[in-house]
Amino acid sequence: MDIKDIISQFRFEGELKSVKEFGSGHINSTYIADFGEKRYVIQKINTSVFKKPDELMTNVFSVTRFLKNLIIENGGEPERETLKFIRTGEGKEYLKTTDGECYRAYIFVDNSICHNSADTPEMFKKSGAAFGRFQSQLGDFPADTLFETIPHFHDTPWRYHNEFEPAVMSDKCGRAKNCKNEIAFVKEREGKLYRITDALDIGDIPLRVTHNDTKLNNILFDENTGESLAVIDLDTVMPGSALYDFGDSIRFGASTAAEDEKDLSKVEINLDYFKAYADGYLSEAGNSLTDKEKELLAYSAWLITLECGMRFLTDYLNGDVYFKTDYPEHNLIRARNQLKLVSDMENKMNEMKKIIKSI
Ligand code: ADP
Ligand code: GN1
Ligand code: MG
Repeated sequence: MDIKDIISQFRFEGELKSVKEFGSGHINSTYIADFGEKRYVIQKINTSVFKKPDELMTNVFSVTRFLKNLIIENGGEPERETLKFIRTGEGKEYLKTTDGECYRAYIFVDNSICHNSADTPEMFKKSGAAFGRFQSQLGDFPADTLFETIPHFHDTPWRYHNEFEPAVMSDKCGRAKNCKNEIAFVKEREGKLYRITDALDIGDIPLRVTHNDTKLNNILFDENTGESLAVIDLDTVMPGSALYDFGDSIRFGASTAAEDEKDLSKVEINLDYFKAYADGYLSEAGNSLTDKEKELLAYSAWLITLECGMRFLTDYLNGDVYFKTDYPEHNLIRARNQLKLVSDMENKMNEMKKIIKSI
């Protein structure tokens, strides 16, 4: 179905002037529709990744409703500080077309900007504070009302045994020969994947409502003031560990290079950025974290980076069926990049732990 036909089925104000594709996400497809007075974001939900769009949309509507009330209580601006979803003409939370495609829509926050990399440690510190605040804001959210949109999302051991190993074993695209070293690298670290899931299992660390996809580009910043405005991309808000959120932010934002940089000599963990993020995050979420969580912060950055590298490698082996790719080796490049970052974190692990202690 044509995107303009999709747009005509939502309750937007005014007349459509233009629509264009937008953003650099790996899963959904995002469009910006310009209605003159207002702009809207329309997203096609990737239903092979999010298999139950009803549950997904129930989650995002209830999380944004909860945040809206909190923002109003604090005298803020709910339409700028969280997402405001728009219902379809029929009053539904999302649109399902006759051929089964699913679309949802929300208000584009004017004068906002997303960053794929942080220009300064200060900017990255603000993103840490934003994700820390987001987690504290959802501290009283009734976690048992949330659906698990992607089961086992950051269950690294589960991903290792149920996705990575089978992909290596079946090698259905004959690509394993191209990545023997990368496969071996992941396998050598299998024994070290269990610290967070084990701690959750025995109640050593708490299950919290977390974001689970805390890339820097999932925060809107105010273009004029440079302050953080809103945490977006709420599809994976689920019960999880605070460590997943901390780790994923470091993986993406404290690297000296983009996630798909080919020149591995450019890929390192920047400890100034690591410190800046930890400062920001702990200033907002620190009081609620347990000692055990704090002890595992540096490890979580290592684990989530390894997990992400393993996921890219798995997708490469499976023939690029999960993440969007721009060229045939894209997932392999991403995997190598993430594994290089893992190696660098291993070299700097003592310093990373020292930084956390000093805060
Ligand atoms: P994906 O799942 O593809 O990462 P996101 O929800 O993160 O999708 O949106 C992709 C990009 O679209 C964001 O990084 C941001 O640049 C832009 N964007 C999304 N929502 C808004 C919004 N409400 N206002 C302004 N820009 C937005
Ligand atoms: C995907 O959709 P996006 O680009 O924000 C992925 C994350 C990965 C990330 C790697 C639902 O996030 O888990 O960490 O790519 N999201 C999903 O860049 O799998
Ligand atoms: Mg995103």
